[in-house]
Amino acid sequence: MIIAKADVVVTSPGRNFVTLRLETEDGLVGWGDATVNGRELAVVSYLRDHVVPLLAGRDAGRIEDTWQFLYRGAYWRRGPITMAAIAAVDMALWDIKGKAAGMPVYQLLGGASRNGLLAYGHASGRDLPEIFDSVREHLSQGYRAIRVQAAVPGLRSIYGIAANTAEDGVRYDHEPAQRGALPAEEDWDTRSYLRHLPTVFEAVRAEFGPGLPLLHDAHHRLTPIQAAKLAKSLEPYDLFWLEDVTPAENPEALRPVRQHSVTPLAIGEVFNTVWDYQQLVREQLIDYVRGAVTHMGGITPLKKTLEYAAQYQIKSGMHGPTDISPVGMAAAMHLGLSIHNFGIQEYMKHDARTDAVFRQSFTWENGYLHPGDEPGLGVSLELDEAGKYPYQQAYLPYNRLADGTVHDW
Ligand code: CS2
Ligand code: MG
Repeated sequence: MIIAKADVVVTSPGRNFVTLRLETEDGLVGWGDATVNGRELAVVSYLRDHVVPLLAGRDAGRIEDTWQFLYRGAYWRRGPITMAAIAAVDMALWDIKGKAAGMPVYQLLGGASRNGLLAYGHASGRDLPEIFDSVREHLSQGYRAIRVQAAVPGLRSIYGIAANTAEDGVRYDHEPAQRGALPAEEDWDTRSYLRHLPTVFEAVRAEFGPGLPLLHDAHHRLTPIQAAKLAKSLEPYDLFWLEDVTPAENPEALRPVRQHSVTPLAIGEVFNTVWDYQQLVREQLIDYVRGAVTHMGGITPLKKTLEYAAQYQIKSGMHGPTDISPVGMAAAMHLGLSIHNFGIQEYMKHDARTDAVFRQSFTWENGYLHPGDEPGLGVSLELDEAGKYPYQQAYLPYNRLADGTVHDW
């Protein structure tokens, strides 16, 4: 099983995706996701210029060794671009190993620990009637756990609100990174948000009852004491988790949040390695690991990270917005099905064009995902279909406060 060639495919069926294709001398093909939203071409260059030339001639069966070679051999370790490139190789090698064995990847990882993966979707709205409609729509699609994001009175547009009106156009649902030469500007006011959000959760709880798991994402915007205040004020509404309350760089910021509340905390969609989690896990400052297979360097290191977290009863909550390609989502599903400490999987459906580019074999039934039983990851990219959608420049938005200061988005 020698790697014969490696190619990078860039396609933009509604949004940009970067996918690595590995082929062995005996004709097995493996796929890996290397998409970093809004910075896609940096990973393309990292792969094409620095990784692809190293792969031909290597034994495709040596997944751990290849991972260590790419991680340690680069000398410049970590970072989103490096780790997404390594992740793509790792996923593609697991895909190949599964195909060679005639088994789905989750079998190679130890077999299924459960029948399906509980998944949550993204409800949102500008006011309560819109939020209720959005929650109902998600329930009707089978979701059994729902993230709720709400517009804040006085702010024009903020993270996580699907804009479905004709004037606004549909943006967030499938493409948080907006196409165009420059990023969109959004606005932010923490005091208004902290006042408003508990009223939304009070209303949603009252409308949908005590049983429905509800989640919320603060998207890195609060100081430690503001985050503590939010976590405490949301306690009566029994959240499944509160995500990314403080910026990801400083693990210590979660200590005051823990001291003041029992709202479960999730963090890590922008993390790249186990080192980002080390203190958070050891000090039990979080309850869920949000890393994506695509951004944590692949299945190999994320499995190790989750096993480390398991010692502290911390569970998985892998990142799964539409910027994780169907290949990255499949990798998350195989990993989630096999580990003991699975918590929940984020699942935001891709649009029809993306589903036509990536042939997929996962199932979605009664609120549970399953990666399916095809050998490997169970996803393949249709090159002809992908070729119809050339790359388009796209940026994530950014935030300014009322006085013009740039704030965390
Ligand atoms: C997010 C993402 O899914 C989430 O929880 O915070 O939507 C995030 O904004 C995007 O992945 C950024 O690329
Ligand atoms: Mg998030």
